[in-house]
Formats: sequence, structure tokens, C-alpha cells
Amino acid sequence: MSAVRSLRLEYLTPSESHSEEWDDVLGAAAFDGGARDLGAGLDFPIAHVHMPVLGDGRQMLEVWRAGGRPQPGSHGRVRYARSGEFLFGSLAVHESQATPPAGSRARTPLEIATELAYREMYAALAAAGDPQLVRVWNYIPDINLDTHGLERYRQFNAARHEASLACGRAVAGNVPAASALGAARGSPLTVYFLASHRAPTFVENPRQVSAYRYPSQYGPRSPAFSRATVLGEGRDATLFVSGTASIVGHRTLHAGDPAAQTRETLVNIEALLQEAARRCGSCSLRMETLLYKVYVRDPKDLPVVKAEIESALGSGAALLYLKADVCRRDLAVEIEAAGGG
Ligand code: 3EB
Repeated sequence: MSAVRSLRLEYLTPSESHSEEWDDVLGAAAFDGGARDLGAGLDFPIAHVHMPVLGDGRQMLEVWRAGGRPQPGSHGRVRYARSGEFLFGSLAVHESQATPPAGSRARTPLEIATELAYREMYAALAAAGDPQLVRVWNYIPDINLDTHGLERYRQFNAARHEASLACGRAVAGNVPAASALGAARGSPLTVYFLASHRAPTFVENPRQVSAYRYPSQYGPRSPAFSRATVLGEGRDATLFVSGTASIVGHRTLHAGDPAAQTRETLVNIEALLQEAARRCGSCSLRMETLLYKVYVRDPKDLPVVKAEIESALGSGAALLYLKADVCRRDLAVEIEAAGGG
């Protein structure tokens, strides 16, 4: 067993989690209060994401496990746990409480919160021996709202860019896979992340312009993420697919047609999977063995989105449906995925 294979992901309902063993949990994300019943005394970081779970209206937990017993730690606002090569971390920043870090050019409360979050994430990583970022999840309240003359998602991109430059981090090329979704109004900016002491492979989608090369029509600073990353090689590869949408080149396709957007998004994920397999030496990655988080902007689209996904992946795939605003107003759905072969 390689070290990479010891990283495991599952989606649990709170009732399933009652009987769980927590000893090997590296970290978790709780959607819509999914950690409420977990009980006290758990040592791992939990990102609390204020986002409705669709389907049976349940709260859900995204659980990352690693071999051994992870060691907890904290640095600034970051809570983290380490096991072997892996580090999982989580932090939340309330915009109302954020004061600009020294040397910051942030103008808006969200820019300040984003700069703080990213600087603290980088500082925590540096203090932990500098494992490389593999995957970052960003949950941003009112992501599509215009304030201070700029959409908040674009403010987030500007501040992520600034913080990364300030901390000597890449803003293109070797950048982690990521997602950026809307969270409930009034909730804090919530960021969680996975890092590894083994360098990932950074994968781009041949059907899409790299997000970090998007033209300026999508905002003054491009989104600094890779379309996917892979840890390990061959049969031991673990794939992390960024939030993926109905974008070809840099343009949105099928505006107003959630079914067609879902199909196009799955074609994008399949293309990424093929590209990842090529890059990591014909690994055994398959669409059927990945786990998926599906973000749907309007719950009334859920039946058509679900129908498209089930016809592509079968009814046995591991899926978590969430209601979230997506980072372009003309996108109705976004899908992320992770898993091994
Ligand atoms: C896109 O292709 C879709 O800003 O970190 C997907 C994944 C998207 C991550 C991010 C944004 C991000 O532009 C949006």
C-alpha cells in the first residue's frame, strides 16, 4: 500500500456517523450543520459550511481519512491535522471582524478577509514544514453580489492573487485544484485545504483555457487554480477535480439549460480524467469510482441535473447534492470530484 492510497474520502449522514470510528480522520467538512451531533472531544479540524443539502434535506459530512492517527495542531485561525505526508486544514474569517494585514492593498471587507485567510493558510503550511497545496475549497457568502463596484467573486480572486504574491506563492501553473462557491449570507468566508509533502501533478483541461489565463472580462485578476491535481502514479493515483462547469474555451455554454450544462460539465470531467491518466502513466482512474459534489444554483433544476448524472454515471455513484450559487451568474450547476482508481 502506498502512502497516497491511505487517503480516503466519504460522504456521511449524521446518522451514519454515529457509529463511526474517528481515530483516523484527518479532517471533515460539515454542510448545513452536519457536525452538530458528532459529540465533543473530536480532535480533527471541521469546516462548517453554511450551505443547504439537497435531496432528502439531510445534513452531510465530507470526511477525509488517512492512515495512522493524525496529529492535531493550530496556527493563527487555522486548525489542522497531519498524518504521514498529508495535512488537512480549515479556517473561517468573519468579514465584520477582519482588519487588513500589514502591507495589504485590500479595499473591501471580503478582500481583507480573503487576504487574511490565505496569508494564515500559507503561514500554517510554512510552519508545518511546507507541504504543497493539493486542493482548496472556498465558500464565500453572497458570491455573485456586486459591492464596491466589483462582484464579490472577483474581489475574492483579486485578494487570493495578492496574498499569494505576498507570500511568494504561485498564481499560475503549479497552483492547487480548487472550488469557489456561494455560502449563506452572513456566514464567514470558510476555506479548507489538503496539502502533501509529495508534489502533485497539475492537470489542465484540453477543452478549456486555464482559469489562470482567463481574459480580463472575467475580472481584474484570474482565478488561481488548476483544473485538477493528482497525487501518486499508476494504480495508486488519487485525482482531485476542481469545481467544473459548462465552460469550453473560456465561455459559458448552454446558458438557461441546466440539463445541457450538466452534460457538458461531465464531458469536461471525463476530459480531465483522460488527461490526468495520460499525465500520471495510464492510471486506473474511472468516472464510476470517483465521489462527486454537485452544486445546483436553483433547487428546481435538481431533477434534471440528477437525471443527467444518473444516466452518465449510473445510480451507484457517490454523490452529494448541495444548493449553492456558482461563480458565474449564467452557470446553473458546478461539479467537483475526487477519488482513486
Ligand atoms: C471556472 O471554470 C468555474 O475560483 O477557485 C471553479 C473552480 C471555478 C474553482 C476558483 C472557480 C474556482 O471558472 C469557477
